[in-house]
Amino acid sequence: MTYDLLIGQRLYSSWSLRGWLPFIVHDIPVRVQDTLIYGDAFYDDVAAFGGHRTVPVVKTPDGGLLTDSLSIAWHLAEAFPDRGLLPAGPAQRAKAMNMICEMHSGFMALRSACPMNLATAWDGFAPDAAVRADVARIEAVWGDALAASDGPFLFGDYGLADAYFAPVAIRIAGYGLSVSDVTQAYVQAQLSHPAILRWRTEGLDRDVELSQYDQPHTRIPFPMP
Ligand SMILES: N[C@@H](CCC(=O)N[C@@H](CS)C(=O)NCC(=O)O)C(=O)O
Repeated sequence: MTYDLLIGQRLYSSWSLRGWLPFIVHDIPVRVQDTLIYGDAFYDDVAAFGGHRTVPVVKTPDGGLLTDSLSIAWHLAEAFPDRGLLPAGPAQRAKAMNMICEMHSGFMALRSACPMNLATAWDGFAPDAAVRADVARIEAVWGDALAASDGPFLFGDYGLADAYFAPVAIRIAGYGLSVSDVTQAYVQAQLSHPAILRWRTEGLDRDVELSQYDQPHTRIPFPMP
């Protein structure tokens, strides 16, 4: 009952991280295959695996194919209903699903201004109004969930909603975005999670830095706990 997962570079591929985290956090057996976004063989690798132009891609043990982080999340929540991927209770589950969907389709200003980069942090980034609005919305949504659950994660234990927002926590830390103490505590909880620490360590071990992710700011060490 082992899944196969195709991912891109750990230091940079935020959607790969969202696809990988549920397997690791919830102890679901997975074989990981790597490809290189921006590499010459990327689209061939994705096609050979069965996907279409993007990572992550998952092959299920019974022959199914999942070609989007959202279908991966949905499938795993259905296949492993007792592992806590979604919170218990319909109202909380609905809230988690809204958060996952909003992350999947939104926050474009933050995503384009602040690409995920676990190799370095940047000093001197000045968010424009659109980025500040995305961060304000994220803080409101996180704050609401954290107040109800009492943390440390959005619905108590680490679940799919946290996996979806892990790259946002990395962006807040990496670009030094100004946030509330509650948000900062959640960012620290994300960065301290063993799965995130492992993801970054593996990325530092195997990935080379990509110039496409360079920013016109000063490099500073990534503030990993
Ligand atoms: N909606 C997709 C987005 C996946 C995505 O854009 N992945 C990036 C890597 S982080 C990718 O494969 N980019 C290659 C390309 O778009 O050419 C998902 O949720 O899985």
